[in-house]
Amino acid sequence: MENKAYARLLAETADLMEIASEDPFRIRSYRNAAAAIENYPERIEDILKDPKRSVTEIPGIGKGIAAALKEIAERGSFERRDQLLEKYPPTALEFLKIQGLGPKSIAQIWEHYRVSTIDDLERLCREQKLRLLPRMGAKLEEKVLRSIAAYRQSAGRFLLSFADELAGQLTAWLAAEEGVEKVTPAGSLRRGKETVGDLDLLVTGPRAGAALDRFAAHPEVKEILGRGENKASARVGEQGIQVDVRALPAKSFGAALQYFTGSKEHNVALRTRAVKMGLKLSEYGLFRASDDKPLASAAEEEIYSALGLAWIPPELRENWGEIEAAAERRLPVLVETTDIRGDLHMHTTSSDGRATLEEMAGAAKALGYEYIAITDHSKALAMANGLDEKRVLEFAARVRALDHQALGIRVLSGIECDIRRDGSMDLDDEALAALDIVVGSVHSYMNLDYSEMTDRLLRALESPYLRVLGHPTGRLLLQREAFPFDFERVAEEAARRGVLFEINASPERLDLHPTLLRAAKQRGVKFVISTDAHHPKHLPNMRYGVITARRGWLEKTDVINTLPLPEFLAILKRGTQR
Ligand code: DGT
Ligand code: CA
Ligand code: CA
Ligand code: ZN
Repeated sequence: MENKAYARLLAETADLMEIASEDPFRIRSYRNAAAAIENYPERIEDILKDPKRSVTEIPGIGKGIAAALKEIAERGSFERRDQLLEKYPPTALEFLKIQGLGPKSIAQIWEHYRVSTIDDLERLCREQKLRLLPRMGAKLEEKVLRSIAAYRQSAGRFLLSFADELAGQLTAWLAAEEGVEKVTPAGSLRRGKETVGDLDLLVTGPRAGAALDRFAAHPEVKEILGRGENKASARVGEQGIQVDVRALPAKSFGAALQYFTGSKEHNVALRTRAVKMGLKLSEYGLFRASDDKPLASAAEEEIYSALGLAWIPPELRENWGEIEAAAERRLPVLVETTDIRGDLHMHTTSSDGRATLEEMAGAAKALGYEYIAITDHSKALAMANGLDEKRVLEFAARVRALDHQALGIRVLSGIECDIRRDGSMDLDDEALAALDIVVGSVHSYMNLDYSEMTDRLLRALESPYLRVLGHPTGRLLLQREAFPFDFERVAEEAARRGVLFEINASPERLDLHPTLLRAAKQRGVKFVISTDAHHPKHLPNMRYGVITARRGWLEKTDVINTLPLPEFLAILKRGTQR
């Protein structure tokens, strides 16, 4: 079992303990242990097997948890978890994913109605029975119904980063088979969609079929769902994501790649165009309709070209206007990861990050960046040890005194300043003025209604120190919806005031959504792409932010952190003089 699996069992138990309203300190110790294990560089399993070692050597793991880990290794669960699962059905854990329902409400609902499936919960809301419980009301019923709908949409989907890493592993595994030339991810992963339903891999080569056997033999394959001559499907890994592997002849590779990349909507529009031209398009190729004469199939470019189109980058293939743009030769020249020269949102051990300023700077330099901004949290996030005014001034002075030459990278002093409920900044002007860059973010009161949230953000934009609006909609993929506000109005105001919108590259955020990026661009907003890294290993997440920007049709000139340092600094300065 992977460390992640151990971590998940502990975290899940902490959730159940919360429903059972157990001691908060004990719950916290389970959560801390889960985080420690997930990030531990060694395999827990190896330490457990070694008689000379003990898992208590991992910070955050005490005797109790060590015993639980041993039990998990032996039988896949442990006593505390089993007891809790006797009291509450495992589906109660699913309830925790319904936004608006905390552990206490879940316990209450269980005590009163013995309801434990999402369908039953939905029925309770529709029959207006939730409101009969203490501290629950009609508003909560509505919210729960909305959350259930959102949950059903996201159930069975996976983060892009998760799918991407798995695809990398499987690709290497399959490519090791002799006679396999190329393994290419297709589907939503190739389009860079923020969540992925299943993985689609295409294999070519003289013995591509042999790759299907090798796939079936992968140690993480849990269940074969189907196996034909040219296709194998299986559930893979602890989470059981479906993977479809297809073996293809090289001569139809382009047509298959085009077809299986999708999206379905893009393909439908493309086929309609083909039909109008007297052609037929399928996963096997592009053919003349009258006599089935093959026109193109080996490469995607040939197919788009034969349809009178420029080749369309996969990120744009959503039928959001890309086919028309390709026909008129006005596709955007999309921003690329190699265009990025700096990362402007990251945390260190001064707040809730796991590495020092020097370590983050070193890792960023190794990625070839010219500049970074260190943006720890502000004091409102007390749990994250956010900085107050005094610490901000000390930090700014410390950064001014750094030998940037020796570091090999320019470090900017920044802050991720909380935007308070009323839209004011969490730090006074003197502190903000001392910093090179201020990112403002909403971390609290995310349940304000539409007009309150709009006013809050508009007020935040009034701060002359705010340079970047961090993770603007607060969404957490597969967990929390974007908070609602008048996006167009806020974008217009941001454009007017020269406040940049952040594209947060953290895989669980990828905030802003591509359609919002386009709406903002249309209103004159400029962007920065930042990782929100809490550890050097998060810095390469930049690529997911860039993919998101590309899905929003953004070009290099839309993204300010593609600028060389002097020009970037000039833009920051212009902002402070507005
Ligand atoms: P996912 O897996 O839900 O994240 O999304 P996709 O886009 O990867 O969808 P998937 O795996 O069902 O199919 C892969 C591609 O195959 C899809 O993007 C387009 C193509 N495809 C699948 N079904 C159809 C269909 O009924 N019509 C057309 N035109 N294309 C399809
Ligand atoms: Ca797929
Ligand atoms: Ca599929
Ligand atoms: Zn944040």
